[in-house]
Amino acid sequence: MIELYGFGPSRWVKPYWMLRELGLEFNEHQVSLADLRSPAMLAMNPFGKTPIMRDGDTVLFESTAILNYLGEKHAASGLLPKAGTRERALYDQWTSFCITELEQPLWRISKHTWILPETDRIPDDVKLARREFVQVTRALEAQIGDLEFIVGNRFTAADITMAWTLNWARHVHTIDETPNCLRYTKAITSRPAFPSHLRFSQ
Ligand SMILES: N[C@@H](CCC(=O)N[C@@H](CS)C(=O)NCC(=O)O)C(=O)O
Repeated sequence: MIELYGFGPSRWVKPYWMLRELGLEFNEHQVSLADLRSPAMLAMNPFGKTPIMRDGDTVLFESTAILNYLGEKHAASGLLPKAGTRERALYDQWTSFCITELEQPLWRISKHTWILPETDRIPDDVKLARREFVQVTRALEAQIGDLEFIVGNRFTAADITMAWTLNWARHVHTIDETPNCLRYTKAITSRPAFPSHLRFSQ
């Protein structure tokens, strides 16, 4: 049985959503921040973060690596486009974009508004991160246009990463000024495999 470890409405949702799309059985373990520092958890992820997935002897951290592992292992699902195809190159492009360009201002906004102890927060970085997020989503808006899916004409794990990240943005900032991004996010997160309690009212 696959074991998935995570906490709260955080990045563990990506593998959770993927496992549900794949229709796989798994045990979900909600852990606390303190648990992440326990020797048992540090043995699985020495960096003290979630998500972590155990599948038999394979223990993985990093949400994107987990999505790719599951997609590769269940290739017939088509959730991970086949290596060497144009779709796979676009999958890699959009996934990298999400975890480096789109996610990092959101992470900074989150850290400096509620995650870090108040004395460590830098309000000016929140301002800067908000500006960077607006810039990047303005450009993304034209790329999304009226697309149903971000890669090709079918749902892939790139939609999990993109829609999860844009949905996070709805919690800590807004994407209301980018109607294509908003429409896309609402549509993708309305899939039954997405946890309904994290959905904004549509
Ligand atoms: N790049 C990692 C980020 C992992 C990460 O930062 N996880 C957060 C939750 S979303 C965490 O475990 N934070 C605990 C901490 O920083 O103490 C991934 O995508 O899995």
